[in-house]
Amino acid sequence: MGWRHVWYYHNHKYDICMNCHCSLLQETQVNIHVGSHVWVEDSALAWIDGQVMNINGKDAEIRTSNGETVVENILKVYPKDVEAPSCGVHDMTKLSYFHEPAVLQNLSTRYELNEIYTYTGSILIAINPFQRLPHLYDTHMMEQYKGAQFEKLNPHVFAVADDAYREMINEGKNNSILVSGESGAGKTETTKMLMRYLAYLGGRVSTEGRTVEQQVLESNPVLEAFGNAKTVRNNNSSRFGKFVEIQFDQHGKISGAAIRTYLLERSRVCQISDPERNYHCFYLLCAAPPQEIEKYKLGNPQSFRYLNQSNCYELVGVSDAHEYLATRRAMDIIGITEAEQDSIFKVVAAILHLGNIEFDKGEESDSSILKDETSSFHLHMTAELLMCDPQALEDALCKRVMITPEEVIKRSLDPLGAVVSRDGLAKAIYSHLFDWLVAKINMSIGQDPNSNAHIGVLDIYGFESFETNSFEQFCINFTNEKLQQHFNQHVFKMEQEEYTKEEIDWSYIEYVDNQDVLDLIEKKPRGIIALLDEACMFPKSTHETFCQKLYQTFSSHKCFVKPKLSSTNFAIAHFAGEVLYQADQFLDKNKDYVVLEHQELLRASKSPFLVRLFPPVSEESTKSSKFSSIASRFKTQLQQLIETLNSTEPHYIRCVKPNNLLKPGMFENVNIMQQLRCGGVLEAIRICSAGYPSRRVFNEFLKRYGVLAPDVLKGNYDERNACVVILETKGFAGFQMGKTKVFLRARQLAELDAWRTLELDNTAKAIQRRIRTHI
Ligand code: AD9
Ligand code: MG
Repeated sequence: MGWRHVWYYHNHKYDICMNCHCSLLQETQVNIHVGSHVWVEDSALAWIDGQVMNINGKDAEIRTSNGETVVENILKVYPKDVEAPSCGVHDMTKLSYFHEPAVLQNLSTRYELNEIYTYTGSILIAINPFQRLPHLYDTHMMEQYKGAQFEKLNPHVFAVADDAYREMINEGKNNSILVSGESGAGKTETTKMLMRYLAYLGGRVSTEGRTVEQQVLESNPVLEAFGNAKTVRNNNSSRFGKFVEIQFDQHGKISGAAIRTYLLERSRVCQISDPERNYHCFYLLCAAPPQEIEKYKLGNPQSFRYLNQSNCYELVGVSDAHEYLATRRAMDIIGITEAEQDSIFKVVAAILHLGNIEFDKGEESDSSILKDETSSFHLHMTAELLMCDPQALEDALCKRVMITPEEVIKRSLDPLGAVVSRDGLAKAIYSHLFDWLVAKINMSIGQDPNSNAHIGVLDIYGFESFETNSFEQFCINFTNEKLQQHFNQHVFKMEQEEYTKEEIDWSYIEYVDNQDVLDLIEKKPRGIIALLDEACMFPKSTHETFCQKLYQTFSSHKCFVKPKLSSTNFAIAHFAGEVLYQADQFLDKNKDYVVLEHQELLRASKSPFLVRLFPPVSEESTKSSKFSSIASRFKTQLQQLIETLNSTEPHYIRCVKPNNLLKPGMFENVNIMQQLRCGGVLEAIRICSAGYPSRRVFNEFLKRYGVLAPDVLKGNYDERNACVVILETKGFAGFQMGKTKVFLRARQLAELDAWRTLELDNTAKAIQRRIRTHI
């Protein structure tokens, strides 16, 4: 278990456990005594409730609710609120105890009642119901949330969207809504709901023709057809990140939109593993009406190599034939012409045929030829669909031109090299097609240069840590580090604003953020990305030399770990946990260039659509086949995203996946706790806890704790003073009095409750005694 010193206040250092982040464990002990109801850690349930039976020095003996007896250090035992409402609370900051088990208990209670949304202050936590809850999103619901006060109704995505909209209208500020969570947690569904609600608020009454808001909404199915796929974690997993900026005019009506996408997973086009699928569009096209199947010489998806590496072809409850038509309709609405749609699907079909071209060894050593008649058929089909010369296509796949200072040499590729070349071509065509689609959608919807303000919605991959983690996970986790920093800074700022508003002294609350991990990754000239680019530029570099360089450079970096038994792996201590990366494909995956031969082949195509997908490259890069770094480009994109977000008023939605079976009604405690940690929800709680996590408006405080000093409430009294007297009577120090609220340190509320219970017990006993005497 690693400990990291992070928290400071009153010059007192708090230790945060890297594994379970139990930052508050080191705090002063509260009133836990024999008979107390408590929470204690449990390997299966994360936390289990029980009652203290005995205390022996630092050890508490606890009888848990599942009938077992456990002994635990008293510092690791948390008080349980026995008076917690049976339906949970809407906002976790209203919990009497603000700790992990209370948070978990509250979410689970609510989830059982199908209350999937809960606030933590201004952050919305959304737990995937894995079942349709139509009433939750119908028009009636939208009407209710329109203009309603944030806290008045049940927590909801509509409330967050409404809040962002009002803030934009009333204060003329740009807003953003950041949706995050792991794969399958519900980000995309949430994003769609947000967009639907914003379209409802900012839509025009006119039903004539295509409205901007219709186009914005219909961009979703199109992007999903080309950028989503079934994975083990989600049947409709987005394989790209997305930021949609919805622009509004001065009347609050939608007037334009801009969509930015991030890092489409390219490898999926030619490589899938069972039981996953390739991008939906391939299966949709195979289920197209017969005349189209005939036109593209398609057929059963089982007959295509890019699809038959997995045994999964169909999605439960989804008709590909229906989806094909729906995608075409959505394209119509967006404004993608019939001819453009044909060109798009022609390219999709071409990729399927391309994948079926196989190679054998040629006569010359290290050369390759088409394997058989079938391969020849697919080569001709590919050439026909791409409108290029079949021989030129074969050459582009099987040969490479080498330009040396002395001469130009045409070199043959062996069958393995030809397969790599084929797959490279497929990936290049597909990713250019995807980029074209995004650009086309942007152009069709149109940007409003005079827009008053905008609301950005971010649907981007959450933190990932798998058994094998490669370049993609590295980029994804880098994204999450960036967003985490943004989130921390914001939550911290909000806390500070609350303190300022209440005129509370807060200057001594500090926190250390994740800048050191970010430096390790992105700092120039010696961050991991810079070293990776350097390695990519040297022809002799291998993943081993790259790793050696990392080991040398970061031997003493506290966020970098060199595994003992490996020379090709490295680990990073991310805010959400340590991740081990396999470096073997980093160099290849970071290089972004279309091979010259492919570039020339496609530029010579007779299809103007295809030529547009591959605009001419500059003289300079043709000569040297100059390398362009995906990681560096991504870093720049992320920087721009963060700058955009920094200029907006952010709202956060944390999506949680309650179980890995994608089933309704299953709430897996340990799994959920881990996600709350990774999503920074616990981090936010900690930031709040480092200050004054519990706050109560004076009269609320008096209503509950007045019993501790009943004399104070007699006659005329000043509410603020009365609160102070109660707290001081019981020996409390360190709390602060705001203008309208009492601000209490972590666990002080728990102590007050313990006093209150004692007081009520004594009163009850006294009454009983009196009754007995009377009898
Ligand atoms: V990934 O990172 O793109 O793989 P997401 O986007 O987080 O992932 P997605 O929104 O696609 O997950 O949700 C996964 C599935 O959960 C959906 O296909 C729905 O079947 C289900 N889901 C998610 N949210 C809701 C909801 N609010 N109501 C009903 C939902 N079902
Ligand atoms: Mg998604």
